[in-house]
Amino acid sequence: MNVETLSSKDLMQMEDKYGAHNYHPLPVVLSKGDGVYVWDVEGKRYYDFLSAYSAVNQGHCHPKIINALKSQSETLTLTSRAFYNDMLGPYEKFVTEYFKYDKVLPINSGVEAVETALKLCRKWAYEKKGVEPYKAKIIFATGNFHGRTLAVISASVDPDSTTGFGPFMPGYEIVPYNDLNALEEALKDPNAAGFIVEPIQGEAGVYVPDEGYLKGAFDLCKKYNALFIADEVQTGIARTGKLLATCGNCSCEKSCGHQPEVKPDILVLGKALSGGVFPVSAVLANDDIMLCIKPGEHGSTFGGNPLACAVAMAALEVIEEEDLAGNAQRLGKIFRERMQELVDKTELVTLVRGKGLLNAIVINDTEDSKTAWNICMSLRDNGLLAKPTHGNKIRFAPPLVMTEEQLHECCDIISKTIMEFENQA
Ligand code: IF1
Repeated sequence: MNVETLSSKDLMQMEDKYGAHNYHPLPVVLSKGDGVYVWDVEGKRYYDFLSAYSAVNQGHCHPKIINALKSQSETLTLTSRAFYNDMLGPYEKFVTEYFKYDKVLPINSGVEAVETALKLCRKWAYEKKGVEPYKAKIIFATGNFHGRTLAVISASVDPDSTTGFGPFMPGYEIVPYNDLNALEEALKDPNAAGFIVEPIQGEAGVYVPDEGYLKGAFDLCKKYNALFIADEVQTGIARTGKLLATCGNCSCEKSCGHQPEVKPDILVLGKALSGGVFPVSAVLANDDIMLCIKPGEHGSTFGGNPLACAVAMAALEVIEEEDLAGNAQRLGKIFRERMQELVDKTELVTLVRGKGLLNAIVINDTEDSKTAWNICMSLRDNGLLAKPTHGNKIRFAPPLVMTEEQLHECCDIISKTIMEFENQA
């Protein structure tokens, strides 16, 4: 079949006929990406304002990352961990120095990294905290999104994630997000092994907790000898205007996180760890925790493969070389100011929230209304791609390589589109 001749319509029908229906994508078929832009099969150019859910922070097809991929792919792609290879050690040294932890457990997808963190937390609880065997309790926050596996959806309160997939993993307790009293009550349980939290809840609609929440949660975990686990799969790697939404590097000269005193006991990374080029995720921890997992107790065929190591080192170098955290911080402030102007002049948008270039607007309609979806359809027609999250919120997360001029053009598109909707109403 000559793929070049297939139209967007042909390709959408092909996915519908031959693919599982586990998504409801916005009707646009992309065939090319470069920096902040993507093109559909008919050649129309769009600003990408989702960045593959913050996996493409470095911009589509970043040349440095692609070159690392190409070069390593012609040399050695996968050995499995049955043997050593010449890329894993240098990558492990690089990434542990980059985030200032003793060790890294390399894995592939974000949810695999979350699962790894949960297993590590339980193991630590039994071996170091002395929790009674099989009694370890892990605490989650309502509104969480940590991935799609059974162990992780067992902590979800979203019916779309849970209905029809039970029974669920035991040993969890779910407490309200942004509520330190509820968290403290749960931590008083001597079987409390840890608390896993997104520093900003992306899927929940870019829910930014109160300023003192993360530090308070971290301090409570210390007080009750439980692990503070930060799921920075979406907020990490410069997305929120700092390298991390937590930190862990309070001793270093860079202000590399929003919460310098909050050094997660376990840090979970994914998505932009590879710049969107290859599934790469990682779990970082210090020796007293990480060494609770012994040889043969955890792993994955592709975890730490040479190709992933080469891509991840290039992706992290780009973040530093291009100061993408600084750019995200600066442009995020401009973006929220522009969106606040929109809030002030229209009934349709009730608020804008976020940090760095992880932001969302809330549409003045019910969660089950089609308004946010229809606005995204019009944004698509006007050359900008975004998608609603949880009904009436629209997440805006462009690649961090965007220029100020491009950002203003995108804000113009968003404002124009919203005002068109306002005037139609
Ligand atoms: C989909 C959501 C975002 C994540 C956090 C772990 C994972 C994710 C904080 C798992 C993944 C992705 C999954 C993707 C859409 C996207 C998403 F809408 F699903 F919820 F970003 F908000 N922790 N989030 O955000 O990482 O296994 O996917 O690599 O499922 O469609 P993964």
